[in-house]
Amino acid sequence: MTNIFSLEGKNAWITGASHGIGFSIAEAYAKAGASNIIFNSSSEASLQRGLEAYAKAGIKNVHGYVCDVTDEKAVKALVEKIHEEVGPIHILVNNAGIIKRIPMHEMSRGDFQQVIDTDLVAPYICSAAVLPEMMERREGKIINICSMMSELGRETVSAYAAAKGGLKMLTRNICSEYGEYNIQCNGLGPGYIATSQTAPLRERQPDGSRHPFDAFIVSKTPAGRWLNPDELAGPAVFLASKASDAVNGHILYVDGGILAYIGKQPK
Ligand code: NAP
Ligand code: GCO
Repeated sequence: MTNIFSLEGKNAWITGASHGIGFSIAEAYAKAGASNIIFNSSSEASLQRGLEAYAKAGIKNVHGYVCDVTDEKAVKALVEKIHEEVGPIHILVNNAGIIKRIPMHEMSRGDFQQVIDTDLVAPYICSAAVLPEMMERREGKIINICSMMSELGRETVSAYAAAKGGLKMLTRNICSEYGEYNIQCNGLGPGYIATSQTAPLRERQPDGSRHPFDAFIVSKTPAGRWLNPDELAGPAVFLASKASDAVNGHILYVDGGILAYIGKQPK
């Protein structure tokens, strides 16, 4: 039986994958046999750190570029460069993202817009840039990194929740509009993952106690712990492989059960 989870012969572009969740997904794709790993960073410094991290992890055939995913002209130029230097893009993971934790009534329009541009408009820009080749090839995988905030709200994350909620529906619409070209577009919805993005929520307090949010999330996760980026590997490979060719428009939550759980009763 052929390995339906293999990514052999596939080139995967993971946006914003110099570290964090994107790096873990890229590492998983390399281990699943991807021919080329392509990633972009927002700065030369981050790109270099990313290339060093891939080299240290023993991942070869890595191609890194500096590109602001919110810059449509730059993204289109990058896709052309990838075609010239690497080849076709079989898999796109829209991973790049930011969050600004500010009470909505205090949030500037500029801050709100920056989150929307990065977390919602950029996945549209990057997907639109790769869809033509996927349509011509009649094959492609687009995976959007959604969030618990694709389903739930909380204080101070209005822009992020609006963006990730929109990303859920963008995922479903790409599925609807391009499924006939054998293109599958699905979402991956991580729960609370220990990365630099959530580091502020896990910082020790001045008195050495745990951050209140840290204890809160542990109480809301059945496993009673934060998840690790490498726990996204299997679901991410599944959504990028032939194993998921009949899965489309689905948001696969990798949250340890948060969305199913009312939370542990305080002692
Ligand atoms: P992270 O460590 O902050 O990484 C975010 C990545 O996005 C960085 O590599 C950054 O690139 C890149 N990026 C941001 N703006 C960019 C831009 N304009 N152009 C190009 N790259 C840009 O965060 P993470 O936790 O790995 O999050 C990755 C994705 O998962 C995000 O979409 C996030 O919303 C989502 N997510 C995270 C969690 C969690 O608990 N951590 C849970 C659910 C969903 P540079 O390093 O080059 O700046
Ligand atoms: C927050 C966190 C979350 C996570 C993730 C949850 O402030 O609540 O940053 O938004 O990043 O999106 O799935």
